[in-house]
Amino acid sequence: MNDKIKILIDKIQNAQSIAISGHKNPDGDSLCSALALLKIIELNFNKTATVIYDGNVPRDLDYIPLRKEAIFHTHIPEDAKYDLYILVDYGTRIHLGGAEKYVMDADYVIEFDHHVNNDFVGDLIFSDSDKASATQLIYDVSCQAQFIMNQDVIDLITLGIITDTGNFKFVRKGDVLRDTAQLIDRGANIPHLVNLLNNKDKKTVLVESETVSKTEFFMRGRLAIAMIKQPDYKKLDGRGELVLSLLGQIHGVEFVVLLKEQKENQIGISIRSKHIPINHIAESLGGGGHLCAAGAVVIDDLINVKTKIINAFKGM
Ligand SMILES: [Mn+2]
Repeated sequence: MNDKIKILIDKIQNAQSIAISGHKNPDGDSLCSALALLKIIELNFNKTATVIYDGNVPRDLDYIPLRKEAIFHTHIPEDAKYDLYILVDYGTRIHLGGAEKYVMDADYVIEFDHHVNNDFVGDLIFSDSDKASATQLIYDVSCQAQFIMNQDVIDLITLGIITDTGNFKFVRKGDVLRDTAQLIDRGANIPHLVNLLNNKDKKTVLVESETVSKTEFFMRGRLAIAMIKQPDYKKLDGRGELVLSLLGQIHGVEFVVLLKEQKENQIGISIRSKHIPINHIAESLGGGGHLCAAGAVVIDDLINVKTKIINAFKGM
């Protein structure tokens, strides 16, 4: 067993209080990573941990195992202090949201992430941007550590892989499929888990499809920019994955950008690319993510942000 795993086990063993968080506005991987670890800690160390989140949990995650164990950050006592804080799938510090103050107050921080990051928060870091999901990284470490995993853990790990690979469409490395094969052998039922996620509100899907129908195209059709204004943003649930996925299906579209007016003068940006890395564009706007799937939040109005985006893509 490698040294990092020994430290991981030692830190969990000796912690009196443990909290776990992923990024704000959890997606499937972030929430499933946190809940899987919660259960792993319970099964292997006979300890409870607190899963703390900020933002909105999309409705499609309502029926994932242990969903009710995730606690909104304002329901945590102001003066709560944790010996051990475990961060999963968080990206960078700014994405911690309401959990940040508890993370900074913790005695020791461990992180499991597959985002590209040069500014780690943790003291002990499990980071691998080759992993398809943070749950896959947690699974690999848990196998090395020979942790016991029950059906909930297996399902949560698989759900993280399913959601972060867009139902396996974004798989780049064979090991994610080898791991998934193991997970299936250990009881993960892929059709059942995929259906568990088909749980969106009707209004969400209708707003997403309306947004798609108003998309503007630039660079002779290679860049698609869709926009959601504030009243409709409230009906959106999650990142607008349907918008991103539908626009990406269009012949000739190389880049898809979704601009979401979260508040007046606060624009959430999601950028997707079929082949060419775009994470530098997200980074130049103060965000980050993966090579071909990244995002940012910008304080500006919708029209200015759209112009900035069009300029940023010039020459690509
Ligand atoms: Mn992830």
